[in-house]
Amino acid sequence: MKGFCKCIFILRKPFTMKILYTFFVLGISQFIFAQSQSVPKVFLKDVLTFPLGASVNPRLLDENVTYRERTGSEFSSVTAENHMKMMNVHPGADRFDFVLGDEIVAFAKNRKQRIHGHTLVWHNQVPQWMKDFQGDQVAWENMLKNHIQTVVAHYKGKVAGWDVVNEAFLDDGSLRPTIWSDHIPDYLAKSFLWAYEADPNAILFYNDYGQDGKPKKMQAILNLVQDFKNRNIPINGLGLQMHVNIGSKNEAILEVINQSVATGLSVHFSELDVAVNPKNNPDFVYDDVAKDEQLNKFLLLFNAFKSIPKGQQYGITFWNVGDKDSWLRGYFKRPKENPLLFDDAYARKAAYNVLLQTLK
Ligand code: 9MR
Repeated sequence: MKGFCKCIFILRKPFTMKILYTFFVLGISQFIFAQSQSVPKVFLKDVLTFPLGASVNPRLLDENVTYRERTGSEFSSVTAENHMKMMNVHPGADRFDFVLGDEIVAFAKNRKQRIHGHTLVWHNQVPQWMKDFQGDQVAWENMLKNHIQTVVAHYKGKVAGWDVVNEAFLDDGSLRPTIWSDHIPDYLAKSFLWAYEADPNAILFYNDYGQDGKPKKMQAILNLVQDFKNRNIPINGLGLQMHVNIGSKNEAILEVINQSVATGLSVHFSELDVAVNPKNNPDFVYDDVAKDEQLNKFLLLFNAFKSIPKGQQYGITFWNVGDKDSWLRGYFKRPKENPLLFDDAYARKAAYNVLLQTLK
C-alpha cells in the first residue's frame, strides 16, 4: 500500500507525467509502424491475371535502392530499356557485350520475374560499325543473322519473348527506309525465321508505336501478319507500345487493340506511358484534372487488356518505373512530364490505388 501511494505521488508530478506520456506516444507509434511493416502490401501485379512489367535501367538498379526495391516488388516482368539493343550488345563486328543485359536477367531471375527481350532489329541505337558495313546482300544477311542468332542463343531459356523487329513502318504504311530495308530484301520475314531457328520456344513479336489514329500504319502491320501466316513465317505476337497521352482518342486506341486481338496473336502493351504534358508547356501543372484524365486512360487500357482472351494476354509493360526515369524527361527533354504509375520518389500514385481497387 505504501508503494502504491508512492507511485501515485510520482505520477502526479507534472514532469514525470510528461515523460511517461512521451514514452506512451512513442510506443504507440512504434507499434503502428511495426504493424504497417508486417502487414503485407497488396500489389497491383497480384490482382491482375496477366504479367505487369517495367522497362529497367541497370545503372539505376545498381545505384538506387528504392528503384531496385520497387522494380523487384511491383512488377512480374521486366524489359531492358536499352541494354539488349544492337548498339549495347554488339559494339564491335566481332564483339558482343552482354554484361549489363545479364545483370538485368540475374535481377529478374532472382525475383522470379519474366524477362522480355527488346529488341533484335531496329533502325535506332545501331552501332557505328553496322552503319558503315560494306558488303553484298549475302554479307549483310550473314551479319544480321549472326547478330540475331548470337543474341537469341545467349538469352535462350531466359528470355520469354523477343521484339524481333521494331518500328518497321511509317505512318503512311510504307516500309521505313533503313539500312536493313536497303540491303536485305524481305528482311522482316528473314529476321523472324532466324530468331525462330535460334530459339523455337521464344514468343516472337512485331513491335511498333502510334498505331492508334494511323489506319495505314495499322493496316501495314495487319498485312504483315497475314503475309507471314500465308508463308508460314513464325510470328506469335504484336507489341503495341502505347506511348499515348491524355488527349489520345479512346476509340482509336480501342480499335487498334481489337484489330490486334482479331489476328489471334498474343498482345503486349509493350512500352506504356500516358503523357500529361505532350506539348511540353513550361507552365504545366500536374493538377487533379490532369491526374484524373491520366487515370481514365490507365483504366481504359487496363480494362481493354483485361477483356483480351486469356491465351493472348502477354502483359502490360510500363516504360520505366518512376516519373523521373521516363524517356520523356530524359530523351525528349520534357521536364514537366509525369507519365508513369510511380512518382519521382517512387511512391505509388493515387491512380495506382484506383487501378488496384477497380481491377481486383
Ligand atoms: O527509352 C529509350 C531511351 O532511353 C533511348 O534513349 C531511346 C533511343 O532511341 O530509346 C528509348 O526506347 C524506345 C524503345 O526502344 C522503342 N520505342 C520507343 C522508345 C522510346 O523512344
